[in-house]
Amino acid sequence: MSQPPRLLQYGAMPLASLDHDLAEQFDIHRLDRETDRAGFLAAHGAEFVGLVTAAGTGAKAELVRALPNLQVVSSFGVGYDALDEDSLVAQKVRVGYTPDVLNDCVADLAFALLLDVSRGVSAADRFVRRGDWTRGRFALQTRAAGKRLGIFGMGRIGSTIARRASGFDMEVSYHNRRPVVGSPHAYKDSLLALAEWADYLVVVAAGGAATRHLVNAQVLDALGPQGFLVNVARGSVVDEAALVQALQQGRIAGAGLDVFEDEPRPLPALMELDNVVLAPHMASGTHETRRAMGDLVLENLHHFFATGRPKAEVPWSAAL
Ligand code: 8YV
Repeated sequence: MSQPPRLLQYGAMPLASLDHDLAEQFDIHRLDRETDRAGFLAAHGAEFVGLVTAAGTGAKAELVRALPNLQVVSSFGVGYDALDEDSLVAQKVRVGYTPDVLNDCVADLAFALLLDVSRGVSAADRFVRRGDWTRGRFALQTRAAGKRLGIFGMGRIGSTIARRASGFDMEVSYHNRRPVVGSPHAYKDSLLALAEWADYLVVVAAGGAATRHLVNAQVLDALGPQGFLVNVARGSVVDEAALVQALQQGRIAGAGLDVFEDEPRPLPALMELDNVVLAPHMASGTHETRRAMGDLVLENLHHFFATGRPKAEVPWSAAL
């Protein structure tokens, strides 16, 4: 029987059974278990033909360059902003990721955050637990049904969120770099115009340099004192310091956040605000979805070793 390919795994996977499956199916070495990583890579980097990583961990140029015989990366996650495109493309490395299988769960959490921040579910839970119900009524909240939902990033997840919005009789508009051909929803040609129009601005745009801090103070002011922000994309898309100020000054009504600029450390000021719902980057974190993502991480590797291409390949890798 031929030897299984030798792969470097960079960190534990966000699904314990995947660590086990990878170790069973491939000749895996865990870089995160090395104390002298640079020394290990200098001595052994050339042995590895594949790298297994996750969206949050990524692969920096320095790591890619330390793996001169790298042919394939399999990344757990739909976001690929932490994978260094330039070095991977320069080395002609094929890159697999896990799109589509998480659309439902990310859309569900976007809606959970939207409803929570709008109706004050987490705040009400704190209110009841503190015993405040015995002393008075919970403050009136904001109706979500029938309102305007602005989606920044009408991709696979954005359109799944839009489908959920129809069940709440919400009107949907979106902003992307370009209008989506065939989309039933109205296109706004700027993020500012979308924020001005929307009652809820949901961020689902990809992370990376091109979208960094696009949701800034001006966009938040356009959303306005009755408007809510929901972010299930990347913390980098929102200027978090500007968001804190807008929330503290009542320039927006509230925020539901699954992602932060510095994870796992959201700005402490966010924790003090009752009109902010915080989640620990868990949108894809269900048994079903993480299993499906894990299966695709494995499938991408097997497909690559059988055909030379991962099953689901990031766009700049597919263009190689
Ligand atoms: C990941 C994510 O599960 O898919 C993505 O891009 O951000 C999450 O779904 C998480 O980052 C683990 O890598």
